[in-house]
Formats: sequence, C-alpha cells, structure tokens
Amino acid sequence: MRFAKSLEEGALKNVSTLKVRRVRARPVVVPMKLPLQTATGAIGFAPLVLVDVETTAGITGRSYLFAIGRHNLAPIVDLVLAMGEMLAGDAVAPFEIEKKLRAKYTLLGVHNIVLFAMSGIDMAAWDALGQAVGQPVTRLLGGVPRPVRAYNSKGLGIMPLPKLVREARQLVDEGFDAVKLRLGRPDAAGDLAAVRAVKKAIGPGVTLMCDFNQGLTVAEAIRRGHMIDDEGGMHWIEEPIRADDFEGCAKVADEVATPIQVGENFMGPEQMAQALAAQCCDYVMPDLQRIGGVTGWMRATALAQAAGIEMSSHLFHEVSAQLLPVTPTCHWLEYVDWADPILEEPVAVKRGFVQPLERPGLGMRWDEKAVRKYLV
Ligand code: SMN
Ligand code: MG
Repeated sequence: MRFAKSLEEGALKNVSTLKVRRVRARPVVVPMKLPLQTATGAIGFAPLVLVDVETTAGITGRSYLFAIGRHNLAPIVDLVLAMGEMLAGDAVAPFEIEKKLRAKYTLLGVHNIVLFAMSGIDMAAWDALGQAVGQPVTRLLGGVPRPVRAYNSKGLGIMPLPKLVREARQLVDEGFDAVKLRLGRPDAAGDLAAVRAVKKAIGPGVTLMCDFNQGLTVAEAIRRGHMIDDEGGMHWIEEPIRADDFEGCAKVADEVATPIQVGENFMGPEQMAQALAAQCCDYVMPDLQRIGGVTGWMRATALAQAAGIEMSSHLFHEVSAQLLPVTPTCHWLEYVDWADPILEEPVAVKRGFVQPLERPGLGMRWDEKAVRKYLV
C-alpha cells in the first residue's frame, strides 16, 4: 500500500509543532436510502455534525458525529465550538486534549453529548496527526491496515413482512454475508414471524444478528431470548433492555443461551468497565462518539481483551475500520452508508469486507458541494 507522504524528517517535525488554530462544526441533514424503524425510535435521515480541527501547519483534521435527531444538532455544534475555543493554541495531542476537556467538564458531567463533542475533536485530532506523518491512523497505533469483516446494518427495521423479505435480499445482494434485524414489536409472535421470514429469505449461509434497541423489560427479554434460542441460529441479541441496567442485563445474559451484545451506549471506557464488572453481556460494541473517539476506543480494547470478550463497532465504519485491526478481540464491523453523500470518497465494500482507505489519517474528505446542499 502506498501513502502520500512517508516518515521523512520534515513530517515528524510537523507533529511536534502542530497546534490547534480553530475548530469548526457544521450541521448537515443527509438523506438516507433506507429509513430505519427501531423498537424505540425512527431514523429517516442522517443528522451529522462535521468537525474540522484546523491546525497552524495548514492541516485540517476531520471527523463527523451522528446527532440521532435533527433537534440535537444545535447543542452538539455549540459544545464542539465551545471546546474548540478552549483548545485554541494547544498542541494537537489527543491525550492532553482529553485531560483538559475532562477537567473542564467534570462538574457538568462527562456524559452523552458532552462526550460526543469530545470524541469528535479527538477523532479529528488523530486524523490531523496521521496526515502530518503521512500515515493512516491504523499505522500510528501500531497496526497494519487490512480489510475488516462487516455486516450490513442498513434497514431491516420493524415493518410488514413482505417488505422486510425484499429488503433482506437486497442487503445481501449488496455484497454482504451478514445482516442485522431490528426486533421489539408489541407482540412476541410478530418478532418470531419476522425472524423466520428473514432467515428463509437470506438462507443458512448468511449470518443474522438482531437488535431490540432497549425495547424490552427484563422478564420480556428473557421470554423472547428463550424464543430466539429455541429457533436457533441467531448470532447475537443486541440491547434487549435499558442500556444502563447492567444488573438486569446480566440476568438476561445468564438466562439466555444466544450471546447478548451491548455497548453502543457505553458512556466512556469507565462505564464499559462497570458493565463488564456486572457481567452484563457476552459481546461489546462501543460507539466511537460515546466511548471517547480513537483514544477512548483504544482504552476500551484493553477492557475487552482483559475480559476475554469479542469487540465490534457501532456506526462510523470509516473510522472503526481503522481501529478494528488494532483491537485484540476484533469481531464485526457495523456498516451503514449514511455519511456517503457528504464524503468525497466513500469506503468500499468487497465481498462483505470493508476496505481501508489508502490515505493518511482517517482518510475522510468532505464533498464541499454536497455539504453546502445539506447544510442546515
Ligand atoms: C442504531 C442505533 C442508533 C442509531 C442507529 C442505529 C442501532 C444499531 O441500534 O446498533 O445499529
Ligand atoms: Mg444497536
């Protein structure tokens, strides 16, 4: 693999003098080809915050955040901008940036959208560092870029069965051999019918995961978990109950044979450690904007390694694809194409594997024409 600039002396000097000049945050609302209906909310378009960490060396580090709903864009943008002002003139050093921001936000709480903003700046800072040394972030972290196994996580929401069956076939035809089905209908029988219909549509060679998006009580999760056990062949059951009820989730994981997957709502590595101590799951899938960006991800990998638990990603496949190769218990990459419309070069997928972008840093560049079109 060839990269633009390799480790010349000049490039290294660049890193030691790299300072934050300004942080920009732009809200966009991007159309989604397949809307997603989960048990606890619908997503029909992708509200993103584009983060640009501009440096004194003329390098701009980039990342994006997923605001879930359009109404969350403004507060996230404000947080990123406020943090950017605190960092102006500071070194582009993710560890130091994290220490400063955590200290500034301790009394408010380093949680939820505060973590989103910190994570966005962290990812953009790592991108800037990668660009400065002319290497992808995977190499900065000691790894080798490689294709990573992915499941197609678009669509397959809660919808009538004929449409669900068509969508399942379409998602496999896009070149994947794994897909994720959303469950959590008011009646368990409806979920069972959906599982059976999708399994029949995709065939035995395709891996199937399911996600309840926190929609069940503990008792109902155990009941539906047994139902899925009896049916057989489900790769994991994701977020069956409220994300912060670790004790309840441990009961579900104890009772149900199918592996329980959680983690997209871990608020930083600290909360992940609490969840693992409570033995609440069999697998973990931290989300980059909640775990603390690249820096938080690397801490999370050690927790998963120590617990001997498989670790997958949640959304942000452009960045996750650079981090799973340096994740000791690397499992699955979640793939959705929601940021594609604003990217100059979306990440390619070949036979179910996401290919690394052969670019320095995180490799994302904005399609500025598209950004102008979708800016809110
Ligand atoms: C999910 C949650 C929130 C936004 C998009 C998708 C879902 C997943 O839980 O894991 O893909
Ligand atoms: Mg999920």
